[in-house]
Amino acid sequence: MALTTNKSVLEWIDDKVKLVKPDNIVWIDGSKEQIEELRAIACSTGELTKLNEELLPDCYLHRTAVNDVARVEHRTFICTKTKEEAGPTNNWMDPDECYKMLYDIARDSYIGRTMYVIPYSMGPIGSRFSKVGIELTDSIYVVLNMVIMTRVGKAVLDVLGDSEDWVRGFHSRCQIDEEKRYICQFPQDNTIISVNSGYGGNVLLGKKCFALRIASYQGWKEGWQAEHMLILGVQNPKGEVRYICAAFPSACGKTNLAMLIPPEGYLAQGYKVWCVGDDISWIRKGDDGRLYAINPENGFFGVAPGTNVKSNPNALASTKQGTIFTNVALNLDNNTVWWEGLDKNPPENALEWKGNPWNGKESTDKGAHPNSRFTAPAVNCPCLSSEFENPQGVPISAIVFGGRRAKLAPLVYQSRDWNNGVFVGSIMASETTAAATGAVGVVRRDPMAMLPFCGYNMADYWQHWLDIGKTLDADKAPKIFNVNWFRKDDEGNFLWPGFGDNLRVLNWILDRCEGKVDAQETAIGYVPFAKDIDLSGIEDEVSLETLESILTVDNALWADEVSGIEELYAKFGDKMPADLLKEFQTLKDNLQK
Ligand code: GTP
Ligand code: SPV
Ligand code: MN
Repeated sequence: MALTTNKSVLEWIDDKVKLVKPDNIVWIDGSKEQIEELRAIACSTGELTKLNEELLPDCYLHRTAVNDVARVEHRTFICTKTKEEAGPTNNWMDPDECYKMLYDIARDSYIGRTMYVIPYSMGPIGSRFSKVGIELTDSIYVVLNMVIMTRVGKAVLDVLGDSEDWVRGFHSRCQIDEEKRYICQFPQDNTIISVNSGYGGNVLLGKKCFALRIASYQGWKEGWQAEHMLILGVQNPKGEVRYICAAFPSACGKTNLAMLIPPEGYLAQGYKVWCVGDDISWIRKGDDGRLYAINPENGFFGVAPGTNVKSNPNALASTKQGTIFTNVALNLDNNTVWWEGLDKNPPENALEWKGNPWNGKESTDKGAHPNSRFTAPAVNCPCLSSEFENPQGVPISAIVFGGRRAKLAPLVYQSRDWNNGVFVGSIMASETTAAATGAVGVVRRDPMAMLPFCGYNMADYWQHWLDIGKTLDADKAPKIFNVNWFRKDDEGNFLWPGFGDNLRVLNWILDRCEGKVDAQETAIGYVPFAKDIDLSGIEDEVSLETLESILTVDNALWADEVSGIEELYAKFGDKMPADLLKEFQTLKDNLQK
């Protein structure tokens, strides 16, 4: 039974039904009974494996196809009327041609399958920030993930009413054929079509496809921003909480930073960190003239490898109930999961992520795929912010950009002002990770960590950032910073302990926001005096000289960076915002001095 009388919804679904011919249609109401029923079906078909009910209640394991383990950027398209609207950093296809191609691929693909209709809200249902989407899928795995990652059910359709303002999402697994895999966004039609994949980032259409690609376009048109940013609150011993948004590329530390546990000395003083979001922020100006952010998601689709009681106990705790694990190892002795970096005790009697017998003590193969993931409900997170459901969002004091750079980028620096901060975001570069298919560890430019996620021309996107800045009073605008937790010595060892100790850097950032601490001006911006980054408790791990070395701005190395920036900017030709060219010239002049 349809859960709405909304004509635009019913007609669109009808259209897709005629195309793909499902055996039957199930509307997802989000009820516990329905979820249990779907879990049972998925277990009976082998799509899910139920894990140990005592140790991991309501938790399941899923294995994707071996050729389908990460986002596929070369198969992701922004289909705007003109190629220029998508811009030089996006793959583009003409919308009419693309629809035709996708419909040909998807035709009859639900024969013998069920169509699940998932009404969902990105953001708290009914918040002025929030947006409605409907995803059609033939995958129970997708349904159960969406139920964790978004707000699903009839209440969403009640809020939507007769409105046509909702995002159309169509997914079909088809044959999981790599050669016919396409993730296509049609920002001008509020539409997403994804075929031949079953991997999270390609098929949980509320996440990257909607909340970043479509939403970034909507934000441009409507005067707000959708960003690949975590949101966290730092509570100081006085009880004051300041919020920070941070954009790092995929698998570069957002979930870890968002849930960080302060170092011991800080805990003793009363510091706390609260997680509002770990991947995506929707940001708009509030009535008081400050920028406010919400997390449009309702769960965490986090990287499993490297998550452990030391690195991220909050994330680990979040996965102890109601969680779906994807592409991790299965410990057959106790029916629990394992991944590299969980502990130093890999199971001997196990199945690796592909489902083959695996002895973790003897095998040199990996037990979990490097991009294996957990899908965990946000409510499980011990440090979830009390503002998580706040429909107004949280006020942002600082915006932080960052990436993986073994050399070059200092531990932290502050931009000179908003425009310079936008420039700092635009020149971000980072070593690639396993979150997308392709080579790992190659430095590439990834402006604002949005290279794979910007739903329109990146030059227009930068201009949008600059325009937002013009509407902000200088004392209300968030201060903009850049961090790099990933500096390495010549032997490849990390020079900064990272994780919880990153709070030491966040504190410097917040002190800068409040004008409490001095800094030294360099060619790229303001860098801390080493004495102002607190090392108490880690003096053995990080010497003052090491800290000084990762705070140093090497003008010669930065001069090499100039050509990479030039190459990126050149792609945009006349569309390049003048304010960014001006900032770039200033950088070049500073490096000459
Ligand atoms: P997406 O979900 O793909 O957007 O990734 P993310 O940005 O949330 O990255 P996540 O926090 O999951 O971290 C990815 C990897 O980086 C994990 O293997 C972490 O262990 C590692 N990592 C995170 N923070 C730090 C840090 O401060 N220092 C070091 N050395 N590694 C880190
Ligand atoms: C990322 O790759 O940035 C992720 C995981 O957060 S995915 O949902 O696959 O995009
Ligand atoms: Mn991400």
